[in-house]
Amino acid sequence: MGGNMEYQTIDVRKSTPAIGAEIIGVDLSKPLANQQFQEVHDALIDRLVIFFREQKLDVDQHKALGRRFGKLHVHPAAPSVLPEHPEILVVRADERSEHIAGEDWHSDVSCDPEPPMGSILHLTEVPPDGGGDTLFANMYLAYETLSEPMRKLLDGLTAIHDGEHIYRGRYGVDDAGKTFPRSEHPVIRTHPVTGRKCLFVNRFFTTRIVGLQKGESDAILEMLYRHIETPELCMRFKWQPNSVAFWDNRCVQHHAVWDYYPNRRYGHRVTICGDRPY
Ligand SMILES: O=C(O)CCC(=O)C(=O)O
Repeated sequence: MGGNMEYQTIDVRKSTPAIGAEIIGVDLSKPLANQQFQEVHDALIDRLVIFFREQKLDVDQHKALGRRFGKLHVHPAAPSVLPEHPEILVVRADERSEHIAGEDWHSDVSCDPEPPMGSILHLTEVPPDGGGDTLFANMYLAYETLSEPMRKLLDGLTAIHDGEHIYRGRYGVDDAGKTFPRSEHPVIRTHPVTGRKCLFVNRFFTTRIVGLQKGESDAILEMLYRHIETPELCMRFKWQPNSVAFWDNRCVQHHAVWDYYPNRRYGHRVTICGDRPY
């Protein structure tokens, strides 16, 4: 990661040394030819989150793009706003919003037994007076910048990720009797493509480190959540209409900044299925 990879079909401009790159030379509305697909995938693996500008994508093109990378995930709680397209998650905020998607640091749907591998977000409307940036943080670096005794302690531990306190009542639909995913995952997971270790607990979903006393678990999780926010691990992406962000959910956390209320922001996300963390 962070090496200078050779690309033939795309131009890759790093956002910061730690994370992110803007990809030039791709039209995401068209099927990606094999080499270009491979290079976009390599750039994602190398930079953790990649960005594209000026992409016109309808919902079918957006889904086709996601499917090139894997099976599409259907959100376990968010009602499908576009009934014909349950794989499209609508990300929107306006003057009636009480919540927005991702308003604190998280890895998408980490409460699922097999959390998504990645998400592709396309915004068509951005707030007129600025704001609405998304922050992304590198979870390999989060792991590597912990002290060795702390890494040793965390290496063997697992944690509970729970959807209940996040999703119950959130979407204004009757969810009586509905259950939400809850899973136990390693605190430090191994990325299945790179083989590198990354920190996999987040403020949204992770409620408890298994085997520790509650006070110990709370203190260590809070320390880790603060560590994740270290500015040197993070970047900030400024959206324009028709920007696309594609993040690797296994090694990235993100936070959508809601600093533009009551203005509108709108887009669609497709989410790609992933594997059970190990
Ligand atoms: O709106 C954004 O920038 C990101 C929303 C979010 O956190 C998500 O889609 O998971």
